[in-house]
Amino acid sequence: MSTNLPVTPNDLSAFWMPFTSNRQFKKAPRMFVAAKDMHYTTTDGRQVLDGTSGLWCCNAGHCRPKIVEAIQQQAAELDYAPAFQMGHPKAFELANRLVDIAPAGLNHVLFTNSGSESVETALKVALAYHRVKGEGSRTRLIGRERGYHGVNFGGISVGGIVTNRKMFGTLLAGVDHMPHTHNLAKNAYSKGVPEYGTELADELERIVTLHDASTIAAVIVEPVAGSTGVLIPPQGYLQRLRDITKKHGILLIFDEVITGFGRLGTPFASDYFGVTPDMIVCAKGLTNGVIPMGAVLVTSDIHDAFMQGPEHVIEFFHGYTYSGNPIASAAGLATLETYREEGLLTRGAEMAPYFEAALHSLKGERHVIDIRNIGLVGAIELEPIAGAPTKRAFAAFVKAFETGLLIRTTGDIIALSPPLIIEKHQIDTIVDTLRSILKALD
Ligand code: PXG
Ligand code: PLP
Repeated sequence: MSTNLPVTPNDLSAFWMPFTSNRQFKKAPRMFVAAKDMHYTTTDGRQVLDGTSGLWCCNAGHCRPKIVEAIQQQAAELDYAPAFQMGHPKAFELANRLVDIAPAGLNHVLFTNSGSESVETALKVALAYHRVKGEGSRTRLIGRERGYHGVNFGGISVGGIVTNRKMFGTLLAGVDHMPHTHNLAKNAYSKGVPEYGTELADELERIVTLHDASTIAAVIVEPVAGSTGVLIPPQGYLQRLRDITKKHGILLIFDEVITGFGRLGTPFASDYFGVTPDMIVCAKGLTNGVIPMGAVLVTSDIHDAFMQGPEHVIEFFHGYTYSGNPIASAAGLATLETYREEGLLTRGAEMAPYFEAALHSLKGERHVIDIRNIGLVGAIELEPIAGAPTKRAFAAFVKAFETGLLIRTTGDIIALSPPLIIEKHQIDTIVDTLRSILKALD
């Protein structure tokens, strides 16, 4: 495919790239210059099949016409409107369309610009909610080991990925963590939800006993932990967290930045597991990754608790310059419309059995120690090279890119999360490519 886009920036040093081994990258850059549907185009004109929806965000595939058009039109019509004490119609419209597809009871929306900001927003809502309810002693926040909740201070405090936390001092005070649920000895090669580990939810009871419920504001978890390498919750685990939080008056926050918008074959993971939290944090797929935007969905109980006192007073002292930005709102509306027209929020459920079978056919290939999957998310865990963790999976990532496939690796885990428009033959291509890479991998 030919393109008129500039192919090589003149100097790579100025841009300090995020979550990247900068020196290594800049010696042998990997760049995309165009994308369409299931494929990227590289600087040298090669097609690369997108096995990861960009970074888990382009759920409808790339450069979808409705979304492109909506952004173009909006940019020409109303570029920006002040977010505080002023409004514009599309932000209200998008909030309504989100509530339409959200689990019943989550009726109000705060807008942000990313998953990280959505997490901070949700944690602040939780603290303020208890305070306006007269329970200001509820200040503790509970996360989980291996959790990823973005990179801001609240998110890394409740998060549980050591490399993302250890450089940054004391973080938020008053945070505790539940154990993660990964158990290769008992659950390796589980298809869908693993059988063992439900009782790990009871660790929350232990934490509540230790600190007393009257000091705890909220529990935040990813329904399926994505970034850490796709950890799927054991059978009944999330329901048990819901039961324990409800019993103790603690808010439950689901971080659905990855699981939202059809990734598991349901609109939200909450629908998949039949467990409704008090807040859902989302981003990524909300605008198909095209314009930065995030959101926090909250119950009427939470929202209404703030809507008291004199009406001229701001109810919640929080918000961003770009909360509900017009172009992001237009992109969000067009994205939800695309999902609806093409049935994408449930298409994952149709494709999941094929995806599962294809993925598990890699069992027995060299270095593979686990394969797991749910909806259109999959992971292949590799045995690390002794003394050099991450190297083996990273080598697979580079080889895949060179072979025409985009995967994501974290530690020695290969994660897959293809756009929800994927066809069976493209699933075959992903798995065949991985098979040949694994065979040749050191
Ligand atoms: N919560 C969860 C559950 C996430 O997965 C965030 C919050 C933060 O979102 P922002 O928009 O601030 O990045 C995320 C983001 C990976 C990967 O490699 C995962 C994410 C982002 C980039 C890469 O798995 N998750
Ligand atoms: N820093 C300064 C000096 C600001 O004036 C603002 C917003 O007005 C911010 C940070 C926050 O920026 P944003 O609203 O885009 O998050």
